[in-house]
Amino acid sequence: MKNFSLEGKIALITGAAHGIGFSMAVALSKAGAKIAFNSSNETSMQKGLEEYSKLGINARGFVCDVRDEKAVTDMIATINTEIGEIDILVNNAGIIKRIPAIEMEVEEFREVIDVDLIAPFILSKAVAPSMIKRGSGKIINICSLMSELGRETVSAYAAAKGGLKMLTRTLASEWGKFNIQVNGIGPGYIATSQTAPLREKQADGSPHPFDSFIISKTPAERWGKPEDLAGPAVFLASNASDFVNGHVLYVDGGILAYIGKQP
Ligand code: NAP
Ligand code: GCO
Repeated sequence: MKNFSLEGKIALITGAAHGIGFSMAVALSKAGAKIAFNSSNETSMQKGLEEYSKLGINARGFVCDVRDEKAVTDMIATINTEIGEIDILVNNAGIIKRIPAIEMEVEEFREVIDVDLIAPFILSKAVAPSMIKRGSGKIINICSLMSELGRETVSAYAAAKGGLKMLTRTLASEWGKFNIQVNGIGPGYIATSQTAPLREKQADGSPHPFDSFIISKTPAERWGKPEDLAGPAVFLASNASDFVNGHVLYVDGGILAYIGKQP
């Protein structure tokens, strides 16, 4: 369907050298978009370029700390000049620190907020002027089940992701009149490096207790794969979602709908 085509579009996906961001970028590329991505360091960015190249994707990689407004605006200026103005922004870069609140240093809390909440604001603010001038644009913020639910040890992350849900709704409210759609994707528990500690086998080879817990809380009875985010990302990046605005699309195998399996 033409509606889902991204032919001629330029997409910037932050933190897309691997993981969920990489998988969404591949999907956007297959739908026709030109891909730009960033990493926090050269090694990861280069590895990401290799992986894109193996798939025949001519991605453009940048090393840019999303917390650094000057570095972000310089990266976007380079993309605008060398590739073209950004049609699709996916705010995917993110970190998590699993520390009980009473033990967490304020600086640790602040770092998570900086990357997971303030950086999406920095990037959205940086791409919006050209989207407003053009009269169209797509911004997709990668939220989380923690935009809706709390759990122990993830206070900063949940506060950031909860805030990111409201930033999504607020920017949708401000920019909808310019035909800019700002939506979120809320992945459930996805098997990436970010959740690897929650899936590590026990010394005796048995599953990590959290692994078993998540399976019991997920109707699909499995962890998500980064590829599970591909279709939702193409939908929210395409004209098929032109009347969807301020929405967070949860891709969680049904966790949010489910009380959990009786032990
Ligand atoms: P990941 O593999 O750890 O990827 C995170 C990415 O963010 C990495 O590419 C990393 O860059 C980048 N990044 C971190 N800090 C950065 C900074 N300061 N500047 C630039 N880039 C930075 O994690 P993931 O699981 O794919 O997560 C991607 C997004 O999905 C995150 O926002 C996460 O919160 C969210 N999410 C994940 C899950 C899940 O279960 N995995 C569920 C819900 C939401 P490098 O290339 O330098 O490493
Ligand atoms: C955790 C996990 C979660 C997932 C994701 C769920 O420690 O509970 O890392 O936060 O990453 O955000 O949607």
